[in-house]
Amino acid sequence: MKNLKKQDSQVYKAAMGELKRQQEGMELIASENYVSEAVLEALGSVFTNKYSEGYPGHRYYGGQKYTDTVEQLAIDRAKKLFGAEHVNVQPHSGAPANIIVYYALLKPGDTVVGMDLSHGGHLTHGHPVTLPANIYNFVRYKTKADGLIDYKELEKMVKTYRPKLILAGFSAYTRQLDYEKFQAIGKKYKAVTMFDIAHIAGLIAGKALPNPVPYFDIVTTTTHKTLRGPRGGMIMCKEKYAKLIDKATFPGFQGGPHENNVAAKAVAFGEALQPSFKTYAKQIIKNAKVLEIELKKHGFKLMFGGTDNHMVLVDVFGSKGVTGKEAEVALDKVGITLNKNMIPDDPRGPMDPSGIRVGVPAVTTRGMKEKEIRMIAKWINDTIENHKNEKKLKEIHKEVIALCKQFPIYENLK
Ligand code: DSN
Repeated sequence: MKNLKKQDSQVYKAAMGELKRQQEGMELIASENYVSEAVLEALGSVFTNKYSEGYPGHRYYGGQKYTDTVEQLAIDRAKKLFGAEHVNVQPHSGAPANIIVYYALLKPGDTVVGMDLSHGGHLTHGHPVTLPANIYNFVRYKTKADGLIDYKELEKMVKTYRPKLILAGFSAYTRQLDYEKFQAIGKKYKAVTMFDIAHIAGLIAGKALPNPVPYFDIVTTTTHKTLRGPRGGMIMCKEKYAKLIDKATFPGFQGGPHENNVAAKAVAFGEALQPSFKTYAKQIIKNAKVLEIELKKHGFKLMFGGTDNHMVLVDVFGSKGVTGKEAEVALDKVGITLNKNMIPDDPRGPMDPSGIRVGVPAVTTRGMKEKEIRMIAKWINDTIENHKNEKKLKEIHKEVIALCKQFPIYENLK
């Protein structure tokens, strides 16, 4: 970043600070990852200068030879990765992608059935504080005591409320969904089915989890979580919804696409098509399983009974009498970054809930395997049990930095 360094020392210094934080910190936020330097280069390319409203071959402005090339590459690679009939790579991120689908399919007041936020769902799946919840009528389903979705209850809800749209997907749910059950309920009650796969897109692309794309009418995702691409969104759908989705994206909801982002998506999808990405996705699942086993050994109660994907949701308050916020703050002090999280029907509030969410995609990108995950689980336990002991926290921090240095990232950035 030699030009930035020369021209704007304040931004340069902040960027270098963030780089050091990422290099020396243990990133366990389940939705974060480290993109390749090729993805970073595409993001910082001259495509950022270009307006390109419309779609490849049908744009509203001239000069689209190369934007068309990268957008078509991103579409074709995504189709190959997920076996999708139609792909729109323009949504700026996951929340816009979901709102675009609602706008494409629903009229104000229409009913949607989605997963409850405290049971692992996402804000845009109908939480009352969001814009969609003020336009559409969301009804929310929950999980059972065994941690699985209550499909009988879901069907009862669909029978009662007759939603236009049934939503699957989550940001803190850790178990595998029954795709066929969603499909069958949708078919029986003539509702469109949508799966927001943002968290597990990379696990699906890497064939570590089954592909839901054949089962759902619409599949939305972000591209920056397990998929390890740039910060962005994407919508996949059956051909019969293609025109509605494209029109709702542009001109319906967004203006010009961010083609530097689209170019970076193409690069990331190219990476996900490589055999090494399958190894990566499988290792994520192995690492999360070890994390589950080790945390249970340390006396933590895991929600939903454990994990089938890349993360675990831990009831730290119920297990150790330490709140989610206290745990997050103490772990931050030792260089372990994760987030406090609600647990199902949490009696505590969202700013200081009972749980923490722990994910392994980023540390797996660094090359960490089972052995390192065992160390991480121990540090999580020791930090939480000693959250008021500053001396102990300093000792753990030193050990965390030492391990991170053994698994370097972005060594050539400066
Ligand atoms: N903020 C993302 C997450 O952390 O899961 C979801 O949008």
